[in-house]
Amino acid sequence: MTRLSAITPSGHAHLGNHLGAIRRWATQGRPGDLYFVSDLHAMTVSYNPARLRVLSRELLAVLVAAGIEPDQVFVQSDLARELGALSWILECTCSYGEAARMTQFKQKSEGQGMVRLGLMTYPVLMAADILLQGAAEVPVGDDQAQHVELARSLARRFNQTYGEVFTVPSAVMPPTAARVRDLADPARKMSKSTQDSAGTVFILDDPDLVQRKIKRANTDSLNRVEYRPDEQPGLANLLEILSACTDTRPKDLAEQYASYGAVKAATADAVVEVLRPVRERALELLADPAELDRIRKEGAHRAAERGAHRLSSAMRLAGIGS
Ligand code: AQP
Repeated sequence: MTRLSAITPSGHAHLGNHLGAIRRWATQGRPGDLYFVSDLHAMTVSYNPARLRVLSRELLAVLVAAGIEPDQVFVQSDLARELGALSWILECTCSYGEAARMTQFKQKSEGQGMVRLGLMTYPVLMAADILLQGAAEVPVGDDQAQHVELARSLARRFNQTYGEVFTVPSAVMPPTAARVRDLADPARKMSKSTQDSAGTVFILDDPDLVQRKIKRANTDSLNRVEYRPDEQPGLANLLEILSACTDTRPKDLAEQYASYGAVKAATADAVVEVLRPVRERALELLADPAELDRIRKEGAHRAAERGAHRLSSAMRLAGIGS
């Protein structure tokens, strides 16, 4: 049973991505699971093409460096032809109302000058990602569950209208993982697309920079080391990060440290150690473009092969292609 997960190159991968997703994919994933860099999804809002190319490569390197098997990883746009064809078939299976009522579309389009049509149709592209690979399970948070629901409806509708081709996928809740908050503003989650990088630890940050960012983390003036997320969100964030790095409960960690400085020092050291092997391997891969190209090409080839018969069946049943 294939599980499919993606990460969007909307910025540099950060500690939250690592503790909340990538590390789990690498250690708890199953051999048939697939992971992809969803660069096409990054185009739904204003973006810089040269930066997108660099970020996509960097993310691929990070996924492999974190320990995900290279044969389980691919870059979405390497399947642009297959996904383009399937997306069109699915757009012609989807109603305008279904696409327009997606909550994320309504939220993300609010206040934007030019709303890209792709912002509305990207859940259909996401359905194509899922259905092309025959994924049965898609681990997603609440914000994406509606999109998987759309993929289910489109798979069922296509199968009933034209003939049985697609596996009907299910959204599965990912196991609860650390929700890492911005170090400078713990009211926000740590985010790739943040404007101010002071509160975001990037996976490829130099260890000295990681130390500095964590030591400057916003806490409070109470000077009491306790785990109270509502009253002391900045400190709780540090304790949760340290907890995710050391596999010790935040409450127990709070009892071990007498000052905020000591919590920050321990957290900084733990984060540097957790990220070190990933950072080093990713930098090695990025310095070896031929090897990264080889991994990328093979990933694309395998992913295209996996979906080829589904796409050709869908095209045949839909009455298109030769
Ligand atoms: N702060 C976080 N703490 C824990 N997990 C996180 N994830 C993202 N931020 C945190 C998890 O990383 C995976 C890939 O996410 P995505 O590419 O879909 O990005 P996102 O969830 O929209 O958040 P980002 O990475 O910060 O990007 P932007 O800034 O573009 O929104 C997911 O499993 C996600 O839960």
